[in-house]
Amino acid sequence: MKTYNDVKKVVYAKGSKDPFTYKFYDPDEVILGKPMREHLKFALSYWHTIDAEGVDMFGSATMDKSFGLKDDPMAMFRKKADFAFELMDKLQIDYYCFHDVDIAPEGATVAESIKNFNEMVDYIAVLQKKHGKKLLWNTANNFGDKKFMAGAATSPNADVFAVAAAKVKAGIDAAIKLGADGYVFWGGREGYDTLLNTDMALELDNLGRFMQMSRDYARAKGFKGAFYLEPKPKEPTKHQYDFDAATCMNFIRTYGLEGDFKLNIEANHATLAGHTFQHELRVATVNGGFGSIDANQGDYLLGWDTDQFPTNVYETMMCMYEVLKAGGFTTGGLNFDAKTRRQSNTVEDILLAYIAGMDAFALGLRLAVKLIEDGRIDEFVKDRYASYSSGIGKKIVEGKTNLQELSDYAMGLGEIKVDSGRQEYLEAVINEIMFE
Ligand code: XLS
Ligand code: NI
Ligand code: NI
Repeated sequence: MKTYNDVKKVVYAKGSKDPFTYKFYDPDEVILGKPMREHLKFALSYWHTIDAEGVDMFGSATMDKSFGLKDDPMAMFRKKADFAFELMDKLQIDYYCFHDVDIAPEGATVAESIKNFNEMVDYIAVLQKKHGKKLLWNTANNFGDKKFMAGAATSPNADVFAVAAAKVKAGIDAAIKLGADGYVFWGGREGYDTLLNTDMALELDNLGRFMQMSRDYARAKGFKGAFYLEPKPKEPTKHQYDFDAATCMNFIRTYGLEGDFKLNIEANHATLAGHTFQHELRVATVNGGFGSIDANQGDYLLGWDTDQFPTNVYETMMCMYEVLKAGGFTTGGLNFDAKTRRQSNTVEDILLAYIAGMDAFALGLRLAVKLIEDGRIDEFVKDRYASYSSGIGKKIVEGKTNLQELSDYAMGLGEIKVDSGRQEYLEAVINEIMFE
């Protein structure tokens, strides 16, 4: 097999047996009037790809991403940044995402950490321009350090709230400087481990206040991008306040964040919440919250966020079906919030993992287009609700009837027959579309 250095650029080569080529992703191929790269808007996740070294609860690192520069943290993070942009070039990935602590070393104080961060943002701004890349979104890691053990905006300690605010302010300043399309709030430790020590009402209101202040600051400074909440039901806390898409939409409305805040839906978080990935996307869309996606997959037998690279084509197809139905990405994209397995510990594995994930989504896009062009599924759904396009159904939908009229109407009805849902037939149609 080729080595990392042998691979100059991963290109589309249908049917090739070279593992370092795309078999389905042809970045500039136009599909439904748009190049694939614009449909898919792939992003590299800094934390998994550039930083994570395979540590798990039972074992230490299996990969070394320090470039031999552990003794000089700033030099190490510059090297990491160089590597990140080189990798994006090789893979033809146009976007990236990061947390503050992913791109710069933490200092002894908050002020020192933010100074390091700002220095690295300037460094990355140069690289970004040189390589022609864009920041899909950034965020603050307000969960890793011990001061965040009881949450950030939902911490019982107001000083922690203030530190979290300082980090988000620095993040928003960076988003503006780097021209980010979005800014993410994933819950981190915003949740609880036991209600015995928790004032839920205060915590939720504080979380709402935190989002409002962040939005107000960002808009006042001219940030035009989208804000996203990223739902997750549990882990690290027993209960995360951003449980799922429906909970997040309710939060957005309760605290008056509509219009500014949308959702960043992660596949693995959906399944942890007991939903399908497609369900979460659908809930986001029907509530006006479709924004961006953290592309990964979980393991149905494991109860945690395994953050695997997505290879399940059924899932990527249904995801891209939802994305196309939602009108495609605007500010959002597909961020690979995914890491190579602990045993896939070579630099070549990073390339292979992205190739697998990008090809799975390219295939998903191609199949979703086929599904829409085939029309049988959409047609079936449309016909299933035909009773609402005329007569009493039309009156219901248009708000032109009332309980009295409906009751009078119902009294005149004989036996009612509800048509078959045809689930098995529809599932067979999907298989035909995937495999014919
Ligand atoms: C963790 C989250 C996290 C967010 C960014 O489960 O997915 O990685 O995407 O903070
Ligand atoms: Ni995520
Ligand atoms: Ni996650």
